[in-house]
Amino acid sequence: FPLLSLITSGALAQTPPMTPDIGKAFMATVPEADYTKRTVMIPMRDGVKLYTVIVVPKGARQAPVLLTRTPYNAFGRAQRNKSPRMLATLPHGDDTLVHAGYIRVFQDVRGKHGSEGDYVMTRPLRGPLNGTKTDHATDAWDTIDWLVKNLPESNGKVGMLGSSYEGFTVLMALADPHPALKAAVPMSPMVDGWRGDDWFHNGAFRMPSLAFINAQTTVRGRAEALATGIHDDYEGHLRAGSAAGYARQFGLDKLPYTKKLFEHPAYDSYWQHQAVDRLLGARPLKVPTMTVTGQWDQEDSYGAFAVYAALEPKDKANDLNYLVVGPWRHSGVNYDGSSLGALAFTGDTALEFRRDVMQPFLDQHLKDGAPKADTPPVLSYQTGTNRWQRLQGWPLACATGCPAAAQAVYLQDGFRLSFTAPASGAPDAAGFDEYVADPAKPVPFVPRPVRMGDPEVWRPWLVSDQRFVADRPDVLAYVSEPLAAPLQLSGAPVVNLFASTSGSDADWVVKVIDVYPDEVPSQPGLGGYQLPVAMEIFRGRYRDSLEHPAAIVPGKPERYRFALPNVNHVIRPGHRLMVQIQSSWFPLYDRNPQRFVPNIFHARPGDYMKATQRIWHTPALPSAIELPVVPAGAATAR
Ligand code: PG9
Repeated sequence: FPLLSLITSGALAQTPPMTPDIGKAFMATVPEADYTKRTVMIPMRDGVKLYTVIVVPKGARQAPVLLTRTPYNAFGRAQRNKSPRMLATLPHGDDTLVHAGYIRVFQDVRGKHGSEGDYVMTRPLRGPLNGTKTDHATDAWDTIDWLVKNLPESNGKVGMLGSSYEGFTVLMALADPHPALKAAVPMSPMVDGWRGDDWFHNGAFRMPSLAFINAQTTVRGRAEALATGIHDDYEGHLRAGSAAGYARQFGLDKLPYTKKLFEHPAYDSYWQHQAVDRLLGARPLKVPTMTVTGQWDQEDSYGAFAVYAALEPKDKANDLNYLVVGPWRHSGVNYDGSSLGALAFTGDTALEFRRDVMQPFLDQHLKDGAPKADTPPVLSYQTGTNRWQRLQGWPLACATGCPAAAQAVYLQDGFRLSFTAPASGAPDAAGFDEYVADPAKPVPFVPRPVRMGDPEVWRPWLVSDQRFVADRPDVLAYVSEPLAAPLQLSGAPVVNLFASTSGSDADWVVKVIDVYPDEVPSQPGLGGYQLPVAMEIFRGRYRDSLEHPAAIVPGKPERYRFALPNVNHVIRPGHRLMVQIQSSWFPLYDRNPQRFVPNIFHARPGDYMKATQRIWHTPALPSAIELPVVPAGAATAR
């Protein structure tokens, strides 16, 4: 029986080698998932439908809902991995929400990805800039209304959270909140695109904005990245000349949002009417709001603190307006918070916050019968000592009205810093230091080759060692003696610079730096590290008015006063305090031609000129940084 012997030898069971490998329809078996996903088009009041992904934990009943409204593709946001487990499917930062059994909703804002309607970048609220009947407040309202009426698994309570642009949409929902909106957690929110968030900082234009506009507005989905054909962004931007020159190379000058930016270089009504802190400060505060940010937020360092400050006067019982500041980069709260660049913290600080503070806060307001959370009005991670602090308010020190008064540290002859004002110097002392700022050789913001689109470069750059520029002849560095006692800074340092220029316009970049001792036994790589604690740029033409720029009189010392980003940091004994000053920060910020022109976006090659900058430190012109110093022993904890 040859057939029988074939069968018993197993030869018949073999797959012939030429069996087509793509055959009949096949679907991998999906292990049973612990969630279901629904995709719906939710109608807004004007008939436009918004693409919405709803992820419901299996067996959910009376579950609260958390909504994120995004321009970054709701489908993708709700699918970090293709997995049967909700924890792996949703974004990293949603971990505690998943454990707590929340229904999670992501929605494309109008005009992006799956949603209908027109896209308008950070769409202004109805009012002077928006004559339509819809905005992010109405779209959030209509969405929440639909969710509470159409999700049988929900308890009818909705929270909103999201970071950056998604943080902006959370804040916009607060302008006219739906009654079912019970808690809001805006993270690293974009609040004022001119003062200190995404597009400009104090009037200096942020060049990566152009690549972002390309990505966001050339198509409804996500566009192709720019084909720059050049590895070093420093070189690429330098060759292009002005920001308008760079935009023209790629045709980005045709995009409506580029035009809007280029038409509004100053802080005019276009920007003022969009400032979210102003908008919310003019309305009642109804929804418990926990604004979250990172101390080293490289995109939106201004907004979170501005919103907290605008809402604080409305929070009479200190139970609606909360602030959280972690040792994080932009949106770092949603990722691993164990380290940032060379800095290592005490553990995953972002998880600690999400698990121990955010989740109980959300539960209190969104879960039926949940206990009251022990939420401090302000939670801040103090770097240098590396510990969380529970505080009653923020800041702890400022010019007036804070628990402690700011203390000025003065620039002195000999590139020294001291807490006493300059006395009349030696007869031969010049009373100033000077450098030549050459727009043809601007100071880079990170070492070259500059790769602004590389996350490894971009995310931690605000803590990068400043030694790479400290010795440039166009960077001044003033430094203190090694500190004998800890110096606690908790608030926003304020620059009070007396400077003159041989040009008729100038940028001033000021950095407050913690200089580590020569040797750091616990982490040898940090020996001598120049850690930026707070850095900011100011465009000199706006010294008297952010709205109406004015040329600088060449040679005339003028006062430039502006705030650096908020810090909560202790400079430890043995460390030194350093202040660096320079006049460009390239190519993150466009170059100031240093000759006053009506609109720097359109500066021509011949407008750029070298200028000699003088930083004054005399009794009459005492350049200083007002530091938010918390005196030793001051009570800060709750
Ligand atoms: N910082 C980004 C952004 C927000 C708003 C406008 C433009 C850019 C973001 O991370 O979403």
